[in-house]
Amino acid sequence: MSVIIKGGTVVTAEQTFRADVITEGEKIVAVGPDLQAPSGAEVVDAGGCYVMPGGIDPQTHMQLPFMGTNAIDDFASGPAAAMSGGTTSIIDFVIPGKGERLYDAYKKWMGWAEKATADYSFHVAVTWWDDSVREDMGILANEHGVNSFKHFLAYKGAIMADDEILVQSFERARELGTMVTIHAENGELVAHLQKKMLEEGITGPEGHPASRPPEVEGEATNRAIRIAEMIGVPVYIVHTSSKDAMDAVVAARMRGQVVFSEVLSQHLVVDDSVYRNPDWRTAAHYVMSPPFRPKKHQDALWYALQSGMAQTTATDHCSFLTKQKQMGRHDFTKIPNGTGGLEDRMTILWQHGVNTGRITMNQFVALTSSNAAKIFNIYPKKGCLAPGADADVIVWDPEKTRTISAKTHKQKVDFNIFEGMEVQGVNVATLSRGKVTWKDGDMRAERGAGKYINRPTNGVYVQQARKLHEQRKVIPVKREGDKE
Ligand code: URQ
Ligand code: ZN
Repeated sequence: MSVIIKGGTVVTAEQTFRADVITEGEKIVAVGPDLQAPSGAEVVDAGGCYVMPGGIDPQTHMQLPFMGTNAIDDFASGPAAAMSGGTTSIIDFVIPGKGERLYDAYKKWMGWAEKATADYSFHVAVTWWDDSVREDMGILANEHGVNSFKHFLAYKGAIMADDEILVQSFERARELGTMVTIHAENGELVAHLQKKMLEEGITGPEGHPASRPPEVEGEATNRAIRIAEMIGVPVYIVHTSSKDAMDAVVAARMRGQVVFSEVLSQHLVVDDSVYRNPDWRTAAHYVMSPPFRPKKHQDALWYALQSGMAQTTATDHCSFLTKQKQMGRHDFTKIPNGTGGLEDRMTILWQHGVNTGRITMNQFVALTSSNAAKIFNIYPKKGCLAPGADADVIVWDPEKTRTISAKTHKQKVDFNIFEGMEVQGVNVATLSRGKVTWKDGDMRAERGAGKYINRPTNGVYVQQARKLHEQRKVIPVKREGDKE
């Protein structure tokens, strides 16, 4: 099957130029001006539009079992909604319970993802440690295309990894030529501050940000970065939400360490005033971790994206219905943590990034697609608009406007945290491995059409971190009388 995307302007992370795009089967086969449509090709009119690589969301949680319930968007509904907004691949998470074999958990999640409507991959979380974890990390990295292992420094008593687990896991990750990714909040401090809040009678959502202030994220971010530096493994900080955390990332990068930072579209435009909403349900919908911050932190996140200190944007899409959020109606620590966003990430970044001049269109492509592909070693298969790449392509109308609302969004969640926001710059067509899955409001996503994305180990950043680490090698001093 062939598609020609005609009359558009191609925008990549590197350049902007007038060109048509032809796909054949699952691959892009030609990019250039005035191309002839192959006979029988489906024509997508891109006149007046930009043609870009499909977005990659490097952090989502489809149907995650969490805090006694399940995230409501699953591998069919979530990626379909994502494709309507311009995202064509997700990197989700396998999160084993304490004591659960990593490989068993991976097979469980792979079963859930069989219905996926778009391409997907998995970071695998290390939530506990024994020899079986070490063994399973090897199986997953060497045989199943897992090149990143996740560590939650938050969520004490559930999935939190302490420093001993971090050291053991980071060593194993380095041996396997893989990266480590981090949810950086000090879980001990969060538990302590949550207890204090409740003792003081603070039971509403306003207790959530108060129990995990920016300092708690800053400490954990620095700690994870330093441990990764000592072990010699590249480290990726997910959902960096505050200046405190971003300062730790910037300081490490300015020391030459291989550190990456991801920023959520939500943290760029929503601030902590939402937790003081007198309507409990509305305030509860914004309970996610790290929490939304005072507005001044948003500047630090934007400066990091603009300057290249932060490399990717994601959504951490982990959505719960109002009735699920009610589980914490009288105790904010029981509100399932998570917000939606994977349908709106790209348009939020375009509206508040490109339309304001904060970032260029080329940076937009880098931040929504190409950088994540390079960091997680799937470039140029993904995140690239050139012959040979997967035909994940979007057509972006920079003039089209829309108002974001739960009334019209495709996500299953009954609340949209960007509710009412007016945006200009809208995705109007999506190809997923050469198949038109979204066009002018017509959803053509199919259950099971998504494919698992193998992510090879020993990418360039792993090799770079390994070489840097070798500079630290201690040469033994030979002394008279030493034991041979
Ligand atoms: O912490 C995460 O990333 C998962 C459990 C989603 N929930 C959240 O509040 N971010
Ligand atoms: Zn997280």
